[in-house]
Amino acid sequence: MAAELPIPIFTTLNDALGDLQTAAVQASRWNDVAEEFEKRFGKKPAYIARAPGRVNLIGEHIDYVLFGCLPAAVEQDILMACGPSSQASGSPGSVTAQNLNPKYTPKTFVPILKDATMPLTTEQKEAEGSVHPESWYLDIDKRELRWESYVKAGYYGVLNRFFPPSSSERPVPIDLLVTGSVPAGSGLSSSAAMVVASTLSFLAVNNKLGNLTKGQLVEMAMENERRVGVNSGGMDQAASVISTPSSALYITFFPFLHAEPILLPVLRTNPRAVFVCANSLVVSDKAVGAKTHYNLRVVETLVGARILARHLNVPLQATERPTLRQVLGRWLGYKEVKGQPTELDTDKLKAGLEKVLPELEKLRPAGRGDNEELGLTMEEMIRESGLDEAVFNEVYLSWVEVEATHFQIYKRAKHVFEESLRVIEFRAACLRAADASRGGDLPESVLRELGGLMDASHVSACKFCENSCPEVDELVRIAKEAGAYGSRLTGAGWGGCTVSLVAEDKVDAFIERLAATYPAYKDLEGEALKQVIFATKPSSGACVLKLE
Ligand code: NG1
Repeated sequence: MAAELPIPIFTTLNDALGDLQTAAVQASRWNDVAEEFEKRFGKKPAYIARAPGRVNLIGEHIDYVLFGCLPAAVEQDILMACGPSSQASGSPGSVTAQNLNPKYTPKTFVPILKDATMPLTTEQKEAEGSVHPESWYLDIDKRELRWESYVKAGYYGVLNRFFPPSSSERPVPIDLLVTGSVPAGSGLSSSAAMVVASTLSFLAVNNKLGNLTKGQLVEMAMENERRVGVNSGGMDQAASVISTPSSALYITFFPFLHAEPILLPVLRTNPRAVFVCANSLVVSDKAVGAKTHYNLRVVETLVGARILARHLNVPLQATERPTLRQVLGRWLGYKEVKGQPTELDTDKLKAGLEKVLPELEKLRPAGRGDNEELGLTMEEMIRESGLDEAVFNEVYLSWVEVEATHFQIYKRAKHVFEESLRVIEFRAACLRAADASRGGDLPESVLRELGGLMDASHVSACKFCENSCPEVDELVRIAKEAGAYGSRLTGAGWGGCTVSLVAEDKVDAFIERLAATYPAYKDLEGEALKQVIFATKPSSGACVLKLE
């Protein structure tokens, strides 16, 4: 199984680049970061860790609810050259982190090993939050977006997992140089790529890569990224770590992480198509906007799961916090056995989703008339949950900060279940196409079917998940006018990128049309334009190049 394979460690650049489509272009970036590392730190790096961004083809805002999604790694990636610090006097575990992009200023930081004689200041405790009462502490500022926070997030997990206070072993001081080609805040998961690359770098330099599996690295990176303040699901980290070329990854999270490469024959068999990413250039700062956007969706879907469970007569304990996926499973009568393969295969899951959809009408806010759009007030939501206020606050609000006057329980659940169904249909269409393509060309209807699912996903983003924005909607509209089979917002939303499925022989015209029509592209040309609209081929997942 893909998640059980070890992290690839290469010893030559050619092997590391083997799977990448544009090896020549990529090779110069690896060489540049290694040479620059040597110039800045006076010795060659010991390792270069690579982690790619990802484009989600379909299945948005459902990973944290534990439904499957279908992303693919992109070629754009984060490279981190790293090695033990050349400064002999560096404190244990101190880090000098630099970035090839001069916009990100160099940072030096030292992790603190907490003990009874050195309690944290109130400020430090607040910054850390109550969810991570651990041995090692690094101050991650969650109030503003800082590039080094992602480096620290990766480091946190390595420190706390591999350097227990009881051991006499201490982390080595590290020099690190970062370069990245994943545009930040664009929905292509630059944050997950940073955290995966940073986790890998600290593991490698401390000689802790051992027999770590891809699945274990995903779990670590997921936990690490939560330290930056977003209660994300695991899609990005899994895509960045486990992806394989030419395939999307069907990732499911329940009862445990499972990843299945799904070949994309539409990219290889006539009539061929490609996925084109277009950046709206609206930067969505997920960490800073978390309480009104991302984390609010997390809470709305969790509370929705409890309210739905009440309507479906699924008994819940007061203090548990199951997701919509878990409530569906229990309603259908499947037992949750941790560590056992999921009892709901995709056919059963599909049937279950179709069965539950009509039930969602029970979640519509009652007696609102024309004001149904408004959703539930906090008071109404607590009442609907059947919990008393103190318990509700403890279970649903004590671990996360959210801000809203009304909560959209019905709309979010509707999005989650329908989007999950679309993922299953998209996967099935790809599998059918793989079968059909063995006999020759693909029927064009496959492309139209995939495109139709992508379009429907975008409508749901606008109507029910409400995570799009006018600029992204404009890009989707132009993409459809320019002949895309389908086009949708990809990633968390509130800005970022669209992904469109476009016939291969129309890609140039498609890109020209977007470039001429989308207002924010008006003054862009050449390289600058290529950075914001590009056709992408599924790339391989994270790896480490060992240089010494
Ligand atoms: P991006 O696009 O990287 O912000 C986020 C979450 C995913 C997933 C998507 C929405 C993180 C690291 N990633 O992705 O887990 O929930 O939104 O589908 O927060």
